[in-house]
Amino acid sequence: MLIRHPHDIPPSDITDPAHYAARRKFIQTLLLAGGAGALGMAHGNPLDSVPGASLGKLQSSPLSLTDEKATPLKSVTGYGNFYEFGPDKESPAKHAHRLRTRPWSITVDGEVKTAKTFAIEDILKWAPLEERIYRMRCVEGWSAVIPWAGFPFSELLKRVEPTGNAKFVEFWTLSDPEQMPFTRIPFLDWPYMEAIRLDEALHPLTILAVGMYGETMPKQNGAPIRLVVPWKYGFKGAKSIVRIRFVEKQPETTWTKAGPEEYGFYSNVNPDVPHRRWSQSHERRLGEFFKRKTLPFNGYAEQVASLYAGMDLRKHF
Ligand SMILES: Nc1nc2c(c(=O)[nH]1)N[C@H]1C(S)=C(S)[C@@H](COP(=O)(O)O)O[C@H]1N2
Ligand SMILES: [Mo]
Repeated sequence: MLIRHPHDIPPSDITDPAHYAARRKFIQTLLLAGGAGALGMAHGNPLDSVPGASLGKLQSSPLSLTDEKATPLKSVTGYGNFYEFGPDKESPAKHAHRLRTRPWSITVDGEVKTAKTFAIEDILKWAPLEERIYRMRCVEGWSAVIPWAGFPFSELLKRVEPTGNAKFVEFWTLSDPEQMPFTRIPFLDWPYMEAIRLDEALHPLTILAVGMYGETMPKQNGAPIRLVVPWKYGFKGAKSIVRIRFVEKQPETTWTKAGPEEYGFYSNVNPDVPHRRWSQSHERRLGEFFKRKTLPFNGYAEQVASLYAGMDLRKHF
């Protein structure tokens, strides 16, 4: 794959240079072919809910970290991955304003008794929003401590009835080329879809997040609603979700399709299992200079290791 690399190594050092140049050229050609218009870049919709609006009082949670300070908001909004808006870490901050987050709904289908569609306004009323301060770790080697606002995924199960066949849950991101210009370029299998086991989804640490730092979700971080699974690499946390599908069989996902040797289905943070092209033993917190050691399950081993009892985690990476 050509778009993943530890953030502190110049991309040109680790990506086949010919390949890299070819991609750059391709994107440049598209841009030259008609500027933003060719990529369908639209302007923001004034009817959007305002990202950055206060969420008011949030419930505190015993699942929050208490001993680590939050990464500055600016680092978390200014540097990240949201490939629908471009291949660079700065692309989401530059281009995600094109995302229209109202009207918005999530369709829940697959192995459920009755498929249902929920409007975001109703989803926001499902449960009191909790603050969950979590350690987050990107597969590329950067990490952050983020105070999310959201509710446990299990709230969804009070509103839909999965059948006995439901074993996995897929999370699908919006894929609209008018708003997300880079979905016109097939460098990933759009729409972005990641999946986890149903029991992982039901673990109390797994949340659907609608905000961060006490405010509604910034568009570049996955407004209006995204998945957060703090013991897995960040790419499992699909942003801007429009569909949740329950399935029986372990699915191929965007990242297992992109590079099955590099991105396993489980993608639990594991300092002992290197990525094909780099070590996972250390990480750098956004805004910090020195690296720190990466912890098994991103520091959540005590809570989640039992989900994987008896599994060979080198094989199921
Ligand atoms: N739809 C979508 N979701 C996505 C991504 C993406 O490119 N598209 N990137 C993932 C990756 S690789 C990471 S590390 C996290 C980053 O989330 P953050 O920008 O809120 O830190 O989002 C994940 N969710
Ligand atoms: Mo990532």
